[in-house]
Amino acid sequence: MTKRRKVQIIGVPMDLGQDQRGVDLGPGALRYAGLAAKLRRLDLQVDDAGNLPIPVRDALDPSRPERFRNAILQVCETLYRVVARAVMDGYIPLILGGDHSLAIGSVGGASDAASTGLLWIDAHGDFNTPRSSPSGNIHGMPLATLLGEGDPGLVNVGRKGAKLRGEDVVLLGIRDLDDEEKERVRASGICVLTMRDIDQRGMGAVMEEALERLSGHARLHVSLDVDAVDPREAPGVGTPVPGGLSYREAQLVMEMVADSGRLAALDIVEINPILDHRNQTAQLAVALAASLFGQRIL
Ligand code: 5AB
Ligand code: MN
Ligand code: MN
Ligand code: MN
Repeated sequence: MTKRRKVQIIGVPMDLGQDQRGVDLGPGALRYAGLAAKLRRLDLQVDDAGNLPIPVRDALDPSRPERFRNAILQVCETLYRVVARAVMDGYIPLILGGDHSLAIGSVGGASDAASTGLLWIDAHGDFNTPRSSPSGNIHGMPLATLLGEGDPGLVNVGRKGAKLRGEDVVLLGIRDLDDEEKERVRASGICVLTMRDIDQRGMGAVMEEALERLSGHARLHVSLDVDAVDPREAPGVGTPVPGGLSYREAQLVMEMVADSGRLAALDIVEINPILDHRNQTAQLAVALAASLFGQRIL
């Protein structure tokens, strides 16, 4: 008999990586949508570790331009250790954002003890550096940071240097890259499966390729930026882009990762309840998480 799987929920109500107010309310919205209860019905042990303490942006000294970056760095250092510890204790960490800058800590921490493949599901590439970024927002930089590029302080969170190589990463659902970001993604060697690939080949075939590309990894980290899903299904996000994943395409991604039996960690990020309709986006994310943790139609 296989051991009952354990999930540790870790809330990270951080909104410092971007400009829209409200993404710090994401962990609450996901809890109110019934996340833990839904997972417990799948015969998982679910332990909620609460939220990490996050500096309130209004309380940071506005005369210091580095204030958000410094706070993100501190939070990611803590998150790295919390996630690495959860993995050591036999948990699958489930990190609730907050904006996507938290992945600098979560993906790093989940790969602390054992190599991990990364499935980054997003409308965006998140492959900017402070130099290439058109916005200066750190939520557009976490993937580049994890590959060792950009701000050295953020690159060295948790342990020194790059946490992953290009070949350890698959980007899925992509449809909005900045001009310079495009060049950078191309040079990185990352496998990019765009919305066009999904339109042309179908999600089943595209996911087979994604899992094949990551087949060298016994452990997979899924970083789900909910803006990957079409804004009609997921309106509660700060940076919506038309032409995203349908409800069923998103579900199929989760079902196929579940079937692989290799899920090691999950981030659910970028939900902004202020922009949402009656918590629809959090409810969608909870349904996706359930599929990822093994809920089946039949
Ligand atoms: B998200 C943009 N590329 O760098 C930038 O939501 C958007 O975590 C980043 O994927 C979107 O500011 C970041 C224009
Ligand atoms: Mn995004
Ligand atoms: Mn993102
Ligand atoms: Mn966003």
